[in-house]
Amino acid sequence: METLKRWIAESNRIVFFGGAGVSTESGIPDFRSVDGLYNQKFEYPPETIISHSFFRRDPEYFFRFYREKMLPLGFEPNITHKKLAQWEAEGKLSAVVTQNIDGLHQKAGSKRVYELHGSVLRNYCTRCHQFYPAEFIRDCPGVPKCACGGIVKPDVVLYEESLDAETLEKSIEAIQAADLLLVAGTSLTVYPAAGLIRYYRGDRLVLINRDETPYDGYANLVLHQSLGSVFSQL
Ligand code: CNA
Repeated sequence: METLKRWIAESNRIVFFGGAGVSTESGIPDFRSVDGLYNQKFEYPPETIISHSFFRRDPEYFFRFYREKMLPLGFEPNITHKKLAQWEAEGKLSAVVTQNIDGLHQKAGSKRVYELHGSVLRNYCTRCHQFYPAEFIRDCPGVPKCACGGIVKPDVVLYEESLDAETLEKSIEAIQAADLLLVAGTSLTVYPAAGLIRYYRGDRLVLINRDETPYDGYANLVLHQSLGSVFSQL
């Protein structure tokens, strides 16, 4: 903790790279913890349901699962989201790169947020590209349809889909320019997102995660603790 505090005090281009673990303390379950989505029972594995081919094949089932498990509306940012927004306002943090789709970093006040996997807050008609808010998806029964008849699809990156090129590019630029890379609340198993941390060139790569990750040996400092307990000391 002392090393982390010193490194943070000495840095002014911090980049935070996070995942679902950042929002578990706001009440949104992650995918891979014991109480995460992957350890709950469904007819198909979650990777199958939230894939592009499944979305095309059975949109009815997809939206049932999506509404119940992936549409995190009404949750509030926690201490980690808030502290990161504060650092950005103070000029210490240059960007948040997130795999999350819940919009909680922006809700906490963060401005430069690169959402690698999109956001549930944006939804578009697949035919005419008309925008729809998340409440539209939540409130309509069955498959959400646009006035033009097209299916309204959440702007989230499904398995088998590629990441937005501009978001990817800006994330890489920020990570390459970072003086401290804080990686937290992610199992670092979803690619290409997880591979982005390899673009960091410095020697202050910090990993904060409750469980071990495949990158523990690659980091300069590893804390196997909950984010709330770490961030409440910063
Ligand atoms: P993951 O694979 O579920 O891993 C989460 C990691 O966070 C695990 O290794 C946990 O040990 C760790 N963790 C959980 N809670 C805490 C905590 N309070 N403090 C410290 N560590 C904690 O999630 P990833 O983000 O790595 O996987 C990528 C997927 C998950 C992305 O595609 C996301 O879109 C997707 N996802 C997002 C949300 C969200 O937007 N809130 C929720 C669930 C899943």
